[in-house]
Amino acid sequence: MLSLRVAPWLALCTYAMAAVHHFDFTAQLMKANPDGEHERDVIGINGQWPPPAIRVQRGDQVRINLTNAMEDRNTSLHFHGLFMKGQNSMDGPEGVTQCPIPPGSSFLYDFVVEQSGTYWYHSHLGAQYSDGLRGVFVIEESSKDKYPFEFDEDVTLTVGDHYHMESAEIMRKFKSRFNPSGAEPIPQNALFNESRLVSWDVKPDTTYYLRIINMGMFVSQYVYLEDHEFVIVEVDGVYIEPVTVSSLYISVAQRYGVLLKTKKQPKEKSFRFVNIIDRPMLDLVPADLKLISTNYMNYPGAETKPAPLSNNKHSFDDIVDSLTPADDFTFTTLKKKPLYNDADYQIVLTFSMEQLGDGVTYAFFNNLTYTPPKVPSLYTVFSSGDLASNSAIYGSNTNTFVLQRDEIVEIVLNNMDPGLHPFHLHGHTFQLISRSEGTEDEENPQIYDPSNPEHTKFPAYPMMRDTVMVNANGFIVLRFKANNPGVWFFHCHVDWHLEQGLAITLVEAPHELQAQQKIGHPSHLEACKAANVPTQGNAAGRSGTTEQWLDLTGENVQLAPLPEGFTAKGYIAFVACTLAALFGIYSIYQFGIEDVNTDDAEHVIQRLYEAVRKYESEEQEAMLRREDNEN
Ligand SMILES: *[C@@H]1O[C@H](CO)[C@@H](O)[C@H](O)[C@H]1NC(C)=O
Ligand SMILES: *[C@@H]1O[C@H](CO)[C@@H](O)[C@H](O)[C@H]1NC(C)=O
Ligand SMILES: *[C@@H]1O[C@H](CO)[C@@H](O)[C@H](O)[C@H]1NC(C)=O
Ligand SMILES: *[C@@H]1O[C@H](CO)[C@@H](O)[C@H](O)[C@H]1NC(C)=O
Ligand SMILES: [Cu+2]
Repeated sequence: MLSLRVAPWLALCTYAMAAVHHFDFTAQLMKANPDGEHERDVIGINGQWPPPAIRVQRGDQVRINLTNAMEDRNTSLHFHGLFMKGQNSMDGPEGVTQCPIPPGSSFLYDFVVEQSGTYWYHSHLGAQYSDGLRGVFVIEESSKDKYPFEFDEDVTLTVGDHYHMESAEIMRKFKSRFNPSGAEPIPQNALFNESRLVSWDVKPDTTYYLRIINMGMFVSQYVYLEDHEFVIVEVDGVYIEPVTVSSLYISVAQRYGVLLKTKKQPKEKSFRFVNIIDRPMLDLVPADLKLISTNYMNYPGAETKPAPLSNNKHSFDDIVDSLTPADDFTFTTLKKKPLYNDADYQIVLTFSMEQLGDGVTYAFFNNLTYTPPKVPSLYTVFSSGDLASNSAIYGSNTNTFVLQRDEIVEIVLNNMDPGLHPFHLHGHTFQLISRSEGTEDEENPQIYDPSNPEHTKFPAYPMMRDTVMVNANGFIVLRFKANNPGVWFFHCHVDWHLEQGLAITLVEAPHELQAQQKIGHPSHLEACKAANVPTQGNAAGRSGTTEQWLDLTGENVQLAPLPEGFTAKGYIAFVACTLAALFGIYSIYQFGIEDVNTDDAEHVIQRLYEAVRKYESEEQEAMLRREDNEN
């Protein structure tokens, strides 16, 4: 459906005559069996799952009227990697730029795309995209802009991790005191194009522009095609100097655009197209988890296919050890954009995972775990006048930093956790200017030290993208230009970690934002009203005098720390040294694949937990008795 009506708030846009694509998206629950092993409820669009791919051209306008037809949950959509310049209210993260869209409400996402490249869209509310609300978003070059490379066919491919259990249920088990080490939920399968054992038919002697997207929640994947090479030409929408590889390593939310040239006269007609879960990211590898997913690329005339690769440990190790994916740190943008100048503003973030008083593991940036404000931060900007540049009004638990228009911002991220974390910045691509290799030595994490010449060997032409991996107990340093007024989230894209609070809020040029932008469409405030979310005031919903604006009484804050005497490590030892913890981790996986009655299982864990407690207190009593006797 094409029409040429252009919304008045987009009148400034330079592409006003370009195509307008109108989509009516009704999000509803339906049944699907993505891995062929388990049918479950998924969130489809207009009765279709996987949700439709969106394919437009640079300069086009996209209008998506999203209706939430689910009775029991809110929703939202984020357009991952789109800058949304001048249209921040269309970005999509709930609590940041919009309210949740409650059951029965509609919400209009209306924006112009000024980029080209490979993107995706997904729910940005809770862990909801694991329930299937995720899709491909491709922006082709318009007819007047040329691709900087040649190809014959343009094809998408998604990979992802797949859970049998619904996200709400997973969250209940994941953020539980029975999971004291914060072990991430273990997926049941790796998907290839939202399916398994897929066959892809190709033509010989043809160059495919293959756009590969990891739409998973958690694990990175290796991707390779037997006996063929990929030439990487695009990462996260940024064209790069071509790099030829035989395999890729893709974290969740990253994209690779590669050129794949098929053979002229292939001897074999069918080749394995393989995606593999990065095993070290898992805390536990259940014996029946298939880490390797075998799919096929077929030339005309293919009749027999090679057997799927074995999932036994030896063949897994052999395969993974033989892969040599390129290191994205070494990439150079095709435009050769030089290193940004020294930072005008530096944000140093140190993060770790710790328990709070409920025994649940949370993620902390500089001791604060992101706790959503009562008023979405963008609406706080719009309602706060002169006070918008005071970071305090956005709440004491939102990790908010206010940026000045056009300054060079440097983010230093020190990972004090043994896990891998792919970090994503909304509204921008950034330069990755330093990254340490990481270490398994938890006692000696690598911390960025600007006086260490090894740490400050910045590339002259750094790579740029919107999602980048920070290594275990390692650091990254990013730079970007604050040239996009808006409220932008910066967070780990392991969605389970985001749900643990691994996020900060950047309020960029708030006064320009107030002057140049508005809430994009009346449906936005209507959704807030229907969801009963306030749209004015500070993070606590207060406004009025300056004093009232600075009063955050009643805001959402993190829980108190563990009770005195319970050090975090002690708490883990307390539970983790017991069967209960192992059972807890295992159950996260187990519940998904078997029809275990969840309540029964809860009781089992509860009993184990009580038994541990009893044992501990008896031990303690015995110890006290011994001490008494000794005295
Ligand atoms: C969006 O769809 C809903 C449901 O069909 C409709 O009521 C609403 O008017 C539409 N909004 C826009 C802006 O088209
Ligand atoms: C939707 O969000 C609102 C505001 O956060 C919340 O009060 C409500 O419980 C949510 N609705 C559902 C169905 O989860
Ligand atoms: C993946 O799915 C899309 C959408 O159905 C299709 O166009 C594409 O060819 C598939 N890619 C592969 C590699 O099978
Ligand atoms: C975090 O808390 C610890 C212990 O209370 C303190 O030593 C440290 O300075 C705090 N760090 C930051 C960045 O606030
Ligand atoms: Cu993470």
